Amino acid sequence: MARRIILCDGAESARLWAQIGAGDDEDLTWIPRDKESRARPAGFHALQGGLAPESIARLNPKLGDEFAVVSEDLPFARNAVTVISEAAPDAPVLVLSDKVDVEDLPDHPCLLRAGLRSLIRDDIDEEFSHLSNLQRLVALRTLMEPREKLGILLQPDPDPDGIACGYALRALLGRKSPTAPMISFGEVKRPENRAMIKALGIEIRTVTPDELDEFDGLALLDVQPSVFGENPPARVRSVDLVIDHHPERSGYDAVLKDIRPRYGATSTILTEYLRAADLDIRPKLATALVYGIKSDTQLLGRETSRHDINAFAHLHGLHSPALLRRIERPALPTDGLRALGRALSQTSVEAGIHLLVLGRVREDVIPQVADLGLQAEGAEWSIAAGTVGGDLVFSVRNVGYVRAAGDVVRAVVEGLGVGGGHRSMAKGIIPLKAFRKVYGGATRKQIRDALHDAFVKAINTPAS
Ligand SMILES: [Mn+2]
Repeated sequence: MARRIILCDGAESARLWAQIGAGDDEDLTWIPRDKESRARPAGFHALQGGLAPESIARLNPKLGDEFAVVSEDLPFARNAVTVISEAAPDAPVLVLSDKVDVEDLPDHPCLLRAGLRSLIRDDIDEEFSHLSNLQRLVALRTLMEPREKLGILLQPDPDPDGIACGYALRALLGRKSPTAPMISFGEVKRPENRAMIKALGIEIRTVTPDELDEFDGLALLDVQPSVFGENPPARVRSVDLVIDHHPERSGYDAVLKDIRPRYGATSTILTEYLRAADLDIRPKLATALVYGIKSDTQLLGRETSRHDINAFAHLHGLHSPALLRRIERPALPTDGLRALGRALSQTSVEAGIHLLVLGRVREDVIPQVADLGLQAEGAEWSIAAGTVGGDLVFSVRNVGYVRAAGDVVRAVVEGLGVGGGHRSMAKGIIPLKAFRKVYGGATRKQIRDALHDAFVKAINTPAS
């Protein structure tokens, strides 16, 4: 079995190591410092002959053995690295020191440095942060326990972050929808969000401000009352709980507040609660939270903190990839596929732009076709357009290093409709009425030509 050969500089570092506990495969040696008492730290043997190549050779290092040097003293650490590489040139070396810089150590083909005390310190800090999350959760549970009916209020047209948080809060409180329903002043509209609640089997009730009277507890997640207009209903200006990652707003009271503007998603805060409580995170809940974090941070790109990345990594091991796929790629209806087939049969990529006009389709088909369109050879931009109700709806994707998709869509819809988005994804809506007024009609060919010209112009206009 490969060994770890530990060389500790003096009794203090040896005792620290002994207190942490040695592994079965560790060979513990120490080199007493000058004038130091030679009392042997538990489990250690002194390196016979001091720090010299022959002493290391007597340890009989074999292929696969690894060395650690524990020292806060630069001359000792330098010397140790030199001596080890003379006696065992192929052995990797880990220098554990908070004071020694890796640049000051001799060149070595396989050497790493880490701070021993700061490593332990980081772990302790992490445990304290679990503890403060647990403390918030204890207060939250104490407050909510006696409430018979808790309303979990999300923003109007709830998004994945808010929905995942509502789901997580229920798990934290051990409640189900009858005693803790998710509610909103506006229904879930976006097709991808509808796909999420359908896949997770979640219900979100649309309520009027008057209907809030039936709840004896109110929790706002991923939202603060100012979102409900300049004069929010009285009932939401005094609530029990607010957990949010948007900048803190004034004009309301909450018994408990946990607002962390540096976080990329409120789902991250709820994930920290779940971890602090050491609750079993079921695959469905993990999937909801993964999707909440992903969609609020543009897949850990925009406004992401290390907290979001830690939470995401933890959840990733627990989520259901199949369920996530179903949320992100809702099933395409056959008539949508036929519309795609017709559009693809006459497709072309011109000047990096791949435009697919689908005709009348279900709205959630459009973003999926836009994703697909970007895979065409030579495509830097993919635009999928379709008619939904009385609107022309289009989704835009790009390869990321070109003009921001959101800016381009805003330029295209200017004066005609609404639109916006981010660097590489955007969406626009133009009422067919407005489209006809400008272009005289709305056949598929007219839509194709008009959108193509508008996009060429917008993409090639430098950002102002
Ligand atoms: Mn959010």
